[in-house]
Amino acid sequence: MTENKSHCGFVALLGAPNAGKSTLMNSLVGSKISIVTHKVQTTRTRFIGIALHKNNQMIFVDTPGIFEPKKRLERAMVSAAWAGAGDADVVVLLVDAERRIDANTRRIIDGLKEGGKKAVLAINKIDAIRRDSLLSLVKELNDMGDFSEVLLISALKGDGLEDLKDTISKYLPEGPWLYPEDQMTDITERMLAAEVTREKFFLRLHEELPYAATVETEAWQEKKDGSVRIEQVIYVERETQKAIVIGKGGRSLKEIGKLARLDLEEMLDRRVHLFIFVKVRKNWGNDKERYDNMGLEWVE
Ligand SMILES: Nc1nc2c(ncn2[C@@H]2O[C@H](COP(=O)(O)OP(=O)(O)OP(=O)(O)O)[C@@H](O)[C@H]2O)c(=O)[nH]1
Ligand SMILES: [Mg+2]
Repeated sequence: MTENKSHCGFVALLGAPNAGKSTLMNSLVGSKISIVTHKVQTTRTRFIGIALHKNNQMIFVDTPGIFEPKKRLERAMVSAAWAGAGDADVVVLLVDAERRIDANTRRIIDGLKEGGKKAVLAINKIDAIRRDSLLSLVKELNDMGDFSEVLLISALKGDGLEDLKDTISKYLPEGPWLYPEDQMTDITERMLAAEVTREKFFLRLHEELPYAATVETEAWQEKKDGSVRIEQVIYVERETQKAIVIGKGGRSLKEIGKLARLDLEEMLDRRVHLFIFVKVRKNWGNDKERYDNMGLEWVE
């Protein structure tokens, strides 16, 4: 690789739910693009985050976690993740060092083998475990799959990320950058705003509720005073869920709205007036329009 030739390519971040894919992408890009929670299945579609490293442009593709899908939404999520891997120049497989090898990681390693894709293995969350447990994990993974490289990282603390970028650079095709130098993502502000609200929703509500809802931005109005008025809808499946989301005296929804607004004001760098409505849409998980708005392909 000659130093002065530019390289550019798509780098898919693949892994079981909760492995730290979105945290990693945000750290690599240096900006919050994908939402992060401690719950599984936070990310529902592919999000692009663009980083420059030396003379290389890396277009990271954060993907939904891969697991055994049952519902239509889950199938669409997993299918989006595999599509991200299929289109990528480089695949990075993230494994949570604390959780080690589970059925989902096994499934991904098998899928990569079937597709003839060699991945860079990044063992994540090394800040959370004892170092001496890593050796056996690396060995087990190497026995299962064929990886071009193995790296130990902490997406949260930033450990090993320079090494990871250097490593990825080696596998990027030569070519001009595909995006302008200062572009960090292609996600629209409307979608970003919906995701921020969904993050607060995920953090605030429990059990099946986070999975029973989707958030859409319905109106976006720039005001003369420089602020922005955003209207969003949270779709849930049942009246009982609506009541929980709103909470006693509207407390729960108010709290979600406040947290989302604070994040949005920071991200957009202006005042935000956020109005969130909760609507019951029975079976929204089988409603094609919702998939279009989520950026997901409809799966039969
Ligand atoms: N200790 C530690 N925690 C981490 C690290 N990376 C991610 N996490 C945590 O792991 C949890 C899941 O992180 P996400 O980035 O949302 O994981 P994900 O793989 O995108 O999850 P899905 O979108 O649900 O598939 C969050 O609580 C993160 O803070 C790390 O390097 N160390
Ligand atoms: Mg994620």
